[in-house]
Amino acid sequence: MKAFALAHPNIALVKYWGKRDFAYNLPGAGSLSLTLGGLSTRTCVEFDAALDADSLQLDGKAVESGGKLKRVSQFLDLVRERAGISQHARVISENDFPTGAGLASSASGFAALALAATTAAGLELSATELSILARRGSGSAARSLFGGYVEMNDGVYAIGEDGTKVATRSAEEASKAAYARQIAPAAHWDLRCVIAVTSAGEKDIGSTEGMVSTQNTSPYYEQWIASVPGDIERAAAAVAARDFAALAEVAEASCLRMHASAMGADPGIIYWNATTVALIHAVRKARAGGLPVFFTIDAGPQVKVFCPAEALDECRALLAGTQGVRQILEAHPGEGARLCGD
Ligand code: 2P0
Repeated sequence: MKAFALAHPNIALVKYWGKRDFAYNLPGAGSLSLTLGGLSTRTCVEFDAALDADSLQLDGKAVESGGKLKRVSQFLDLVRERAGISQHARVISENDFPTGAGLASSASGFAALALAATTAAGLELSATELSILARRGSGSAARSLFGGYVEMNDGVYAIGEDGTKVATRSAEEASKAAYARQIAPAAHWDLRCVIAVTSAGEKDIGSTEGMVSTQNTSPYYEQWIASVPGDIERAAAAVAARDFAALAEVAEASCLRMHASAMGADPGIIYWNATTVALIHAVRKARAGGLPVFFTIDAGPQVKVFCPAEALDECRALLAGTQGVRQILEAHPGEGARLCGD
């Protein structure tokens, strides 16, 4: 009743922001991401009849109470229900990168937890079933089950056996259709991601809270959601063709539209700091000067800059030379979640 799993975070090139259903954690739109090797979460789950509650240790510290423990415990309830077991579990999880600062730790965290917990509970789920389950923990986690370039469905349509699209009619049906799949393996295109950490603390407004506020109060939310399917199509075509300029255009547009929808909330949500903005301008200026780079930013102030492998040194120097950058992390296309030894 014990298993270890490893998963990488992922960065969305076309973003997910908003929820169509809370009970099933259905995304308001699809998304497209790259799984990031070089950054990892390693999680151990052990079900134990001697425990009278679930316990969580995160990065060496016991999490005694609060939202994080509750979120993990509710997720374990889904696994227990499916496996027909009632034991509580001991969960130990370690990130080798900063937690909660917009580096998608919930993506790698719930992907690793889904795989470790189902294995420890004796379940054998397909990759699609694991993706659906991981989504219940965190929307972006559904993507980290897979390596390389990944597309996430919004669940509005199910793909029939003959490949035709059938509209889903309830949240329960949509839940079975809202999963991720690999569109190209890691080896397809050696893009690098250089992450400029501009603030080390946990973000003020969590993703879920930010999404809820945006969809409840931003007049731009509907337009944001309507823009996503076209961006996914363009980004998927750019990945298939390894067209850096086309991917740069659509990824920056998706990022800025997502943040614009959040800034339009009441009160407006601003995840950026001065260094975030300085990096946006530095990246665009460098690209105008011929360096193949583009930026993307999630629900936090860190800036992720993509470049082809051969531009890595120049890209790193660009970020290191920008005032206010505290730390630089590097990632490359990574593999999907997998079981590992202790
Ligand atoms: C994404 N983000 O597509 C977007 C872009 C952040 C900005 O998915 O509420 O932690 O746990 O489902 O997955 C971060 O949100 O949100 C996220 P929940 P999640 O990567």
